[in-house]
Amino acid sequence: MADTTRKEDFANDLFPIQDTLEEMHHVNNPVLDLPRIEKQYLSQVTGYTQERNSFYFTDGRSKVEVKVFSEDIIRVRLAPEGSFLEDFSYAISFKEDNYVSYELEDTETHYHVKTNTVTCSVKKSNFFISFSEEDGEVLNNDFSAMHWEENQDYGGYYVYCTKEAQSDEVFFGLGDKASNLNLRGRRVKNWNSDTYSYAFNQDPLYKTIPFYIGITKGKAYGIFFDNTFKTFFDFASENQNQTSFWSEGGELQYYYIHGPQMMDVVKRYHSLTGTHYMPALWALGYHQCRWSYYPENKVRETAYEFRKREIPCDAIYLDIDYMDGYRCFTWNKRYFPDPKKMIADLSANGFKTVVMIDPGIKVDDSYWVFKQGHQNNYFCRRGDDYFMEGFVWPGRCQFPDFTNPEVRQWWGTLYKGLVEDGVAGFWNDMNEPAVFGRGTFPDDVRHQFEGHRGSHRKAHNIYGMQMVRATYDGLKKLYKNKRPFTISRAAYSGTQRYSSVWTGDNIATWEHLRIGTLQLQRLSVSGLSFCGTDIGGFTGEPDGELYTRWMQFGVFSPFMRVHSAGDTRDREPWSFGPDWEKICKKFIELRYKLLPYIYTSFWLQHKYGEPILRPIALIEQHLAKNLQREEEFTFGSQLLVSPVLHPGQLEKIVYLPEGTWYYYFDNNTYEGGKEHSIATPLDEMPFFVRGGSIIPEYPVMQFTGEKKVESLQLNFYFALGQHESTLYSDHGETFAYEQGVYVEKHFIADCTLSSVSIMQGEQGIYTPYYSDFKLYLIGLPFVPKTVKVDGLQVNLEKDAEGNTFIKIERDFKKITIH
Ligand code: MIG
Repeated sequence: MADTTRKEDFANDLFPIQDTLEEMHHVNNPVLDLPRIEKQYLSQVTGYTQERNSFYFTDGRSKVEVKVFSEDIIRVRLAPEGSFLEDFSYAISFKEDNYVSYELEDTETHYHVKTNTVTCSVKKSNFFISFSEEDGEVLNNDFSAMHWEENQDYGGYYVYCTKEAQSDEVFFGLGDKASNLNLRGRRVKNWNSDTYSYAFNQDPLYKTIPFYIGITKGKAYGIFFDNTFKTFFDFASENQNQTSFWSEGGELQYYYIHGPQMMDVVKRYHSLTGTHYMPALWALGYHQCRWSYYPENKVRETAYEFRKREIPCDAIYLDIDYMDGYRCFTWNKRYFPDPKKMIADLSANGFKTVVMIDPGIKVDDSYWVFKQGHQNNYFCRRGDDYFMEGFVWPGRCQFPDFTNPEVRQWWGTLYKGLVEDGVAGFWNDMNEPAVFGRGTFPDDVRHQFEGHRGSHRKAHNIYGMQMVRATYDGLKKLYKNKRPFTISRAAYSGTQRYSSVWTGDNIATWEHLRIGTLQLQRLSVSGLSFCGTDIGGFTGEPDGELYTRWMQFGVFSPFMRVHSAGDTRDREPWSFGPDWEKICKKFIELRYKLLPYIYTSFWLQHKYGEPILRPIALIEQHLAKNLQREEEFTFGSQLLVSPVLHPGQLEKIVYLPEGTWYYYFDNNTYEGGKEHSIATPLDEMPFFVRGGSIIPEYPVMQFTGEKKVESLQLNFYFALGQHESTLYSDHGETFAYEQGVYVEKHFIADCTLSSVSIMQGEQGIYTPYYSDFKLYLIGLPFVPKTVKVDGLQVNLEKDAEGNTFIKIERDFKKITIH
């Protein structure tokens, strides 16, 4: 069975880590018998120097760099003894903005580093650093000067930053925490951990995203503490006036990200750490996974059932049992005698095959991967040079050092055989890294770290990210510019550039369904929009109702995959009997109808850094009463859902943000800015469309690309005023969009009580397959008499269900309806 080592076990392999602030304050811990080291603080500023956009302030001993990254992003770095480390980060993909304008103002009390939008002030008397808005309003202020303690065992420092927490302040972000969205009152720790069957509020989990968003006085800012060591954040938990973050090593280095909207902060965080590339369309379809589908016949039967029952599905997964003795990059020929043939047959039926790859390589002199890794010295070594060995699925293993670019390069080539066999996607698991029994690597394991060297204390949290980066880079070459599909369990900030993620080994309970809605909203505002839960729950047994309600949430999970542990009963959409199957089918079909909208949302994420799932706090941060809401969220900007999270629940109170909202299943309208009681029969869920939107819909297909869509359906939902919608299209498979081969259409709808006009503009050089449109008119408050497309009159038509639409035979610039 999976490893169930708990968090306490991880830390103490070599060095006793002080986990609580209290311990940090009383370093003279009799149990650990550490020498007493006083915390040291920055003192008075004595002067500064400047190099381009960096200002170096000093108190005569330490140095603090304040660097203007852009109009809205300022970085602060501390060198306790005045020498900075090389400027290196795995997270940052930011291209420096050479046009940014800034100035330094030297007053009696402060130095102010100013851009046009944000000011970073350094107080001369005590080195406190604060950030203020253009109008001088301070949003973020040091509670004490930055401080540190020398780490006599390892060298380097424990570094600390303590800020004031405002009484109204709320905190979001931090990636993957199974806690309420607002982290106020909580202390969290980042140390990637294999947390089989985790619980609400259990911490840490699999991922490290040391980025948070604070909202105070209606304004948002962000802090990204880019430090790969074990990090901690305390949000007014130890002390209600303080927010602290600290690390057990590395530099105190953080980016202050200006808002004032949470959306601005999230977009700017993406500008620093990157976005997810456009996924292939099939990656956004429904995926069926299991630990494990084998042998071959089981895989074929499962695929066959989907087609027979006409339940759409794009991918089927092979978990570890497809391998020969859990040796990565091999096949178990007894279970899968002719994988190429099986994959080709699946592919002919519209199924992609996705397989698992783990980091542990079996110590076996007759296994080519081990031999190559061994000969080239690619495996991690302990402090005194012995191999890092540990037990995982294959037995005794060694582990590639993915922080070495040469190792990553090699790892990428290992996928060649599986790619030639036709495998379409790869799933990187156990990359926290997880080791049976001991949890993870001991601290003394050494890593190349891009030439910057470090122990596992420094590399642990980025190990998984560098593994999936190696996977992605290798696949990109092997697929010859086709978009790879990768999934990772562990992550560090920036992993979105290489992979999607899932939330690991959850449990089949209603509570976990709720936790999943929190995790995905949080991941989304933390840069990891392409995320999903194991639908149905990994461990334990859901009943038909829980499974079905989870499937409904799954439609609105950016990554939609059912998965379950090896010792559980069947989990296919038909496993719970025909009544549940019918509802699951209806909702999987809904996913396929919404694909052009979902794809567009991914584009807006890729191109502009807009998160895909958006908590109400992001949409209406000016309304303090809304900052705590967590059951409603939007997918993109125009669809709002509120998953049903309780058994037997046939009604739910749903808050709708300001505006007009259409209930998707009957087109009834609801006024936003308040709560409504919504019926939640089992075959529906609270799902609303924002009035004014134009939502593209595909016909239901059994897999993406099954049919060519020649006539695209656009659903226009009337609402007074002006509204904008986007529709993105491209080839769906290559990176040609990076050269402008895509089309981004903008629709602007202007609506009055007696008229509607829709203007269309576009950018990009791609000609989509669809050449005409069926525009459905929903909720018009008047009976239209004249409809003109680019000045030419056309007729209104009615479909079989009596819905009104306009057929538009070609691309258009303007539609008017009176
Ligand atoms: O030790 O590959 O989270 O999705 O099915 C467990 C077997 C290893 C953990 C993953 C899970 C996967 C399982 N893996």
